[in-house]
Amino acid sequence: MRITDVRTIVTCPSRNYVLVKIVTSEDGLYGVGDATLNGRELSVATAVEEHLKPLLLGRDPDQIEDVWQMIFRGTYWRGGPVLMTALAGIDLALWDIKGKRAGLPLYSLLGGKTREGALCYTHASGKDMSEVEDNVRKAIAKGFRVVRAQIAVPGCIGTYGVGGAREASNAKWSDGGPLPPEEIWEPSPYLRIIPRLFEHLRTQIGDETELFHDVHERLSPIQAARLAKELEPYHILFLEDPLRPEHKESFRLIRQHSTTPIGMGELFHSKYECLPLITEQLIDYIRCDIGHIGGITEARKIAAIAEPYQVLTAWHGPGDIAPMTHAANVHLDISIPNFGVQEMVFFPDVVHEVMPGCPAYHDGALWVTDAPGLGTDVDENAAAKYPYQRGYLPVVRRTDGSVYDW
Ligand code: KDG
Ligand code: MG
Repeated sequence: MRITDVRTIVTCPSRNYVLVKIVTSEDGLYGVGDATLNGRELSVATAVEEHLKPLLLGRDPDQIEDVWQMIFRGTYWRGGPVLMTALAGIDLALWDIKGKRAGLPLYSLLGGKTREGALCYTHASGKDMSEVEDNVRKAIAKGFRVVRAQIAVPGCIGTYGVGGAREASNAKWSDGGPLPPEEIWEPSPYLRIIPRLFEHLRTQIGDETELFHDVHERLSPIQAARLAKELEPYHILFLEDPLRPEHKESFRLIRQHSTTPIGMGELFHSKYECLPLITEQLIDYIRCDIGHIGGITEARKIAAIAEPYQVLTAWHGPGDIAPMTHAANVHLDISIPNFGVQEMVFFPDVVHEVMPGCPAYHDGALWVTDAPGLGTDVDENAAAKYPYQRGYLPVVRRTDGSVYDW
């Protein structure tokens, strides 16, 4: 069996996705992976099409580890978001092929089920406390047992997880396409409102629902330690991504001040970045994006490294990665011993039309079927109806105009 074609499919059913379809010499046997990197989609598509495809043609698709090593180590200039997302797309497609060839779902190849369904969380946000509370209640009514809560920061323009920047920045355009919307953000009002939000939610909703919050890498070490400490009484499941990914040593400071559990990882690109946080037990949840760390091959190693350190997984699962990565998340979740929780989104119908087979939600959990491989696919004719549209994530500035981290 040989790889006979590698097709890069860029499509925009409501937002951009980059898919990698690997075709083999066996009749009708192919795999499809996701190589979407929000806001930099065409860099990844070019990496796959121009640089990696020639290395793959003629190779044995069964040798996933060897292909992975060859792409990661063989380039010399290794790693980073673009190349690791490209590698993830290829890796997922190869695991999909292996599963289809064996006639087995991916979770079976990974060791078989350790649980039925993957406990998952949804997002509840709002412009004020009562709107967030309403949205948490709606999530609970849908069966969610874990909910992420975000609130607009008073005096700021646009808030991560709540929105408002696009409308406020008046959608600037250049060369026929949009430019990044701009948010205005300040740490002081943010640090004041978040503990108040969780006090409100615990008072109104009670203790049973697991609640947590995404900082989105915006705080300094001492600010993060303060927030973690002030959130202690509300027993959140974890505080997500409190610090920038470059500052791993600063997680020690949070630990010294607080027992609030910590989750980190969506901006990591390899197991090496996870190592100090796991081996020093500075975090409780490792939450890499399988689509940005080189795929299933790297994610299962990270999960295995985390297991003896009692760190659980919470793989990133936003709307800007395709259903193939969501499926990979769930296959791993239900086959590893140290699964924690899974982020999920409800995709619009048009995404299901282009990419059928996304894990299904019911009863607070995500479920994959016994279809061979990942269980997902791409309808190339449907994908062609939705051409690429340039899009950017927002840029954040402080009130003095200086650039900050989004
Ligand atoms: O493209 C950026 C998003 O994937 C990210 O902002 C989502 O932080 C995120 C999350 O936790 O879902
Ligand atoms: Mg996040």
